[in-house]
Amino acid sequence: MFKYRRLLQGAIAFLTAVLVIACNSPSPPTDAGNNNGNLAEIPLGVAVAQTSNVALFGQEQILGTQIAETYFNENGGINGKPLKIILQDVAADEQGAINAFNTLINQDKVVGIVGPTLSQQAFAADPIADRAQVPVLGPSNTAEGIPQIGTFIGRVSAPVSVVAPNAVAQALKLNPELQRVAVFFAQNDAFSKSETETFQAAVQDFGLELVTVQRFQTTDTDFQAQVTAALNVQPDLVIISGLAADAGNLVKQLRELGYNGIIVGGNGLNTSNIFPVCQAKCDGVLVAQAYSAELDNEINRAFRDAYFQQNQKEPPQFSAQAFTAIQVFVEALSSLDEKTPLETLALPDLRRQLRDEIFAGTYVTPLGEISFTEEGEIVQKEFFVAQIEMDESGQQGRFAFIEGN
Ligand code: 1QQ
Repeated sequence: MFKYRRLLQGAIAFLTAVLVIACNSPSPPTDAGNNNGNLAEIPLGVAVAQTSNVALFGQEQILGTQIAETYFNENGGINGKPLKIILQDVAADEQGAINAFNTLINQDKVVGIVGPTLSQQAFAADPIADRAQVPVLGPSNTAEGIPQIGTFIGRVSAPVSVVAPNAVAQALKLNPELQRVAVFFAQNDAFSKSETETFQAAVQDFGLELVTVQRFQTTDTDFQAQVTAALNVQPDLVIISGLAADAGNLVKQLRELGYNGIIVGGNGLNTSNIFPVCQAKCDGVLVAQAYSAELDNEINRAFRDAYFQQNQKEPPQFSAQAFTAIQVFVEALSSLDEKTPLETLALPDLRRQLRDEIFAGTYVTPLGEISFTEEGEIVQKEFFVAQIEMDESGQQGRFAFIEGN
């Protein structure tokens, strides 16, 4: 009995000593969500399409992202702490976006997410971030209803309802005689469905006649049936809501089958990556813009110069919006850090407080001065319209901004 008591006492003394040592030694940095003790870099997720047809947009978003990471880190990062962009590919569909969001949230432990590329993906992936209380800024989601997905969801991409009608107004300026409108839209895509509603309402508002509505799929390559049906009712304006490859092919086939009136393209035609698809036949298409490289402020000059140096052309809207989303995160993180040093915040608290900081702020960006409504909708002042100009070979083209629209 005595022997056992001695043994027990020895064991207790040993365990106490181990505990004392363990408690006094510095604990290793943990990223378990309760301590950001070694926040050497601030991880921000960017979930856009790097593969599939959706990468026709995603490529431009990546360029804007890379310029932003370099620019903000050269300018001191987040009060001296470097920003680290973590990219995850959302690819073409909802599942791709869900996977990218889950990885960024749970594995990469990002403070927030810029993404995804498509509204169709946002409706599937944003609820995951919202439930995890991770702030999201959509860089290109323009369908109605995105900010309303949840309190953690906002966007820097102005909605179709405020952007798209500008292009119809411009078409009417170019030809005040316009009367008969044919509308085409991709019925398997949330953005295209939302944008066509806006376009159809604008047609009514401008007193035009909607002579036909034609549906297609974003995976379609042959539009002969729809184009033939539309041409039978003799439209003098065609309006297209689709994504880059399908909408580009539709433009091409409209021209090949003899349509020579004005074409208005929606946001899915807002990339020079459609030029190889419709080539010379892209010429003349009108597309409303939420960005103009001409915008004269310091940050846009810096962004534009950096983009120009890399690509020998003016930056496109999708690059400018991706840059802007990252700028908003950087500025909101910096102002939060001034109130409460980020390294003292547990990750869930940091994400929650960052959300509040983002939506309370006003930002001077390449898109001009922007802020957010309580729901996380962007408040932006200026929009533009550009017309595609292709050279004769059909190999080179550009979006030429129309003055005074
Ligand atoms: C959306 C869009 C697309 C054209 C983005 C690339 O506006 O899906 O909301």
